Amino acid sequence: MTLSRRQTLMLMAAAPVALSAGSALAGTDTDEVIRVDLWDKGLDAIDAFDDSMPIMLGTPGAKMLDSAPMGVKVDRKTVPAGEIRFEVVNSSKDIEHEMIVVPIADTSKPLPYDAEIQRFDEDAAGALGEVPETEPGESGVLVLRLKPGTYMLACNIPGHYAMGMWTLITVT
Ligand SMILES: [Cu+2]
Repeated sequence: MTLSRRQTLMLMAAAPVALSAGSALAGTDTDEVIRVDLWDKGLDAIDAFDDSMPIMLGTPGAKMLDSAPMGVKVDRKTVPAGEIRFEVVNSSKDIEHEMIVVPIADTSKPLPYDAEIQRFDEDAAGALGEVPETEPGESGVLVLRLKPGTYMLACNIPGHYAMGMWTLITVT
């Protein structure tokens, strides 16, 4: 695979997170891979979103997740504990997305959220790592060592989480 200059920078950006999580360098000997698609339905669908019913975990709007204008899609929802390599692609045609990994102790509870800046509080939520802002068509990698539990993969660019840009995975 030939990496663009930007992808190389993304990989470099992800590496310190991987190292701080006690894992090997991205792209070496990780067995478990989750392919992550950061998608949206385009600018018209985003403009048409009714933000009176935010699609956030642990809120009434969460049931609207399937009709969200943007989202996080994974090729597997369950993965064994240990080192996990997230291979992330932004398939949007128009806008940047990112992927942040957050441990979820209770799926019935909302994340700490700041409505003014339209983002959840990553520190208060205990975020573990991220593939930072990624341009349309570009990709990035994150390697984390995860214990059994439930985790959210979310985009926290302003407004995106409330538009349903998240999903849950289970580490067993
Ligand atoms: Cu996004």
